[in-house]
Amino acid sequence: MLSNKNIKEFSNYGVVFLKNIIDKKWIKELQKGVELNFKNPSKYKCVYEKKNNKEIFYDDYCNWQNIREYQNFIFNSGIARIAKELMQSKKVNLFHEHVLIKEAESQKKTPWHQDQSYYCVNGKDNCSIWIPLDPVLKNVSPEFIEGSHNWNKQFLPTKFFGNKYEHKDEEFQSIPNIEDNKDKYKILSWKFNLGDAVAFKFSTIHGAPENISKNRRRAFSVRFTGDDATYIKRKGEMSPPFPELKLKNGDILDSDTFPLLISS
Ligand SMILES: O=C(O)CCC(=O)C(=O)O
Repeated sequence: MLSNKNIKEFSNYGVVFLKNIIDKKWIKELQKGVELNFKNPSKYKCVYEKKNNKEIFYDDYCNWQNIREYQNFIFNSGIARIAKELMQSKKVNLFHEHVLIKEAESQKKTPWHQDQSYYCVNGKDNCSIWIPLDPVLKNVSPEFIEGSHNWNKQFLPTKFFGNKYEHKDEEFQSIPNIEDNKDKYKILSWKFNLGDAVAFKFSTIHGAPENISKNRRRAFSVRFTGDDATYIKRKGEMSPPFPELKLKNGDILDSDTFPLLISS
């Protein structure tokens, strides 16, 4: 499904654009799922911005067990195989799905951040696949710092609405001010048609501009882990929190929460 160039880019840059990788039938399935999701959101739904009392930037996550369309996509579309090839892993576990919606003219940026310090996962074999459910122009699509997964730095998590997490991990440092120094970094972004996606590592630094367009920007991010992934309980707040988990530090993730999608 993927070219060697795709796989190399993912490994070298920590991010790769995947043109026309998702069949339109699956995009429709996810659009249907997102509609159902926000008719009946989970306790994790967050609203970051409102205009005239209408929510215009919001998200929700960890709903695949309740939304048949998400489950169908994750288990039956071949997306886990794409993750396997990118990670060059024998095994693939689902980590979770995350839906972010920026309605037209949402003014808030998604701040620059690194996902891994929010997550209860150690290791380098991992991958998020961001799949837009609307066409997205380059000037409103997510931005990634090329090669930032190889900086070997762990940055304090950033809350999307500005406040810092109460994080006590000594090994985490503050993320640099990327927004005001964009010329110092090699920043990658793309225009997306329906069916395009971008895959990136949990440690790749990314953010997204405000949605200055006249169109919605719905995105389904699905996240996977591979061979070397183990559980770690962060010292501070984690997102998602996965309160039901009974894993201990160093355990492999295989569990009802993180089902094994491919085992060899
Ligand atoms: O959609 C966005 O604005 C950001 C997406 C993101 O941060 C992610 O999927 O990890």
